[in-house]
Amino acid sequence: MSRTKADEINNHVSDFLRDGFCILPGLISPEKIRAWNESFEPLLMDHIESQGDPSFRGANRFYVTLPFAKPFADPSIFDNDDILAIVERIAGKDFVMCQLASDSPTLGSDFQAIHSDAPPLFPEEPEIQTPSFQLAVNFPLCDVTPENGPLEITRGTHRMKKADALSKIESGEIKLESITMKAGDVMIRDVRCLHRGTPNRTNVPRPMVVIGYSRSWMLRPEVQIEIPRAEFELLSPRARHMLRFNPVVEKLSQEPIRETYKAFAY
Ligand SMILES: O=C(O)CCC(=O)C(=O)O
Repeated sequence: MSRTKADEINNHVSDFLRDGFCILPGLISPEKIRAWNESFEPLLMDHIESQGDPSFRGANRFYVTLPFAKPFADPSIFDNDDILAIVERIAGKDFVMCQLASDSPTLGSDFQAIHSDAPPLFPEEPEIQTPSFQLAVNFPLCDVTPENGPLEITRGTHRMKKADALSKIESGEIKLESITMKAGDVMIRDVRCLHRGTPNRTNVPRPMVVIGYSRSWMLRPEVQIEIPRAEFELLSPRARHMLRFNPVVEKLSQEPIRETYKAFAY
């Protein structure tokens, strides 16, 4: 790795450790984002039609698992050297990839309650806030503007007791920041960093991809990635290792995936 690249990675890791998230601007090409979005649109429509989604995340807000198939099974993104250099520094050498999905607020969506995506590891001792164990790598399939539902996030709350963080937010000591992004930007966040979805006031869905990486010992049965054997065999040794706890199947089902990830806010 060049000196400049190593410095860049160090800066992102420092941002992450301080704020609970970091942003890598322009990492993914516009052509790639366009291809993902084109393939995603019919998936979202199928999901809405087949599951009628009494969306657990709030009205008109849809969580859709992405099939491990082209264009979504893209090693240039989930097995990306820059992203994984940061993930490995934060989640440890033996980290796993356990989730490939998307969140899409559409017209009629609303403000969510401020939440963490993970419960405290030791709820009986809420003062203990450990280093990071569950990360979300997020990137939008369109520009995220003030109108189409930017995530609002609070810096530095990933290692705070939720009640303390909420009272600092209420007093104005900690601000909710609206994160607008360009298509191609990537955010890596500790899912405990308190945040909320905001309303998409446009006619166009705002899909945000979420790729989940965790410490090796973290089991998340509510999310999983079915990997067709033929795809698995093409993966790099690093990708096979990080995907090691996911089921390898002969063929993906053609039916829309029934979502079981329902408890998402803590
Ligand atoms: O708007 C988003 O992309 C995510 C909203 C959110 O935080 C959630 O559904 O857990």
